[in-house]
Amino acid sequence: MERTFVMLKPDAVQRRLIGELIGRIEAKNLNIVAMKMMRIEPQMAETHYGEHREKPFFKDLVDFVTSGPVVAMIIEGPNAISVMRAMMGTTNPFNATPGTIRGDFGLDLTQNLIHASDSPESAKREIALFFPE
Ligand code: 3AN
Repeated sequence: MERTFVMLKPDAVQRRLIGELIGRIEAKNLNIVAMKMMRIEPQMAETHYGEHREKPFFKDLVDFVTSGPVVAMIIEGPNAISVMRAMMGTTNPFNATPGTIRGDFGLDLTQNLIHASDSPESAKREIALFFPE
């Protein structure tokens, strides 16, 4: 069993895709072990996306994820990290395979619906950030 951090971004909430996206996670038979709807403070967004601090899109990314409520989740299952990454699709929605979340619903590089941890280290760090004990 493995745990990963998943976040439905403000565009997913605004587009009323919460049910569709959670439905896909449940249909895959992954467990939702924690879930909350919340606003992210800019400081938390900067910590979460710290690896991108020097990138030209950093400010737009922080502005976007703090622009409205998100749905934060801990998802559990066998190989949950790679399974969620596969279901999410590539970062650039123009390349994302149909059948993936970004492939089916995304058309923008920043507003790309969903975040899922990319490694066990990221999952541990992000779960601790969003779901502190
Ligand atoms: P992913 O979300 O697929 O793991 P990362 O971690 O490389 O992608 O990037 C984090 C977020 O930064 C992406 N979800 C996307 O919103 C944004 N992003 C990444 N690359 C770009 C880019 N070239 N231009 C604008 N936004 C980007």
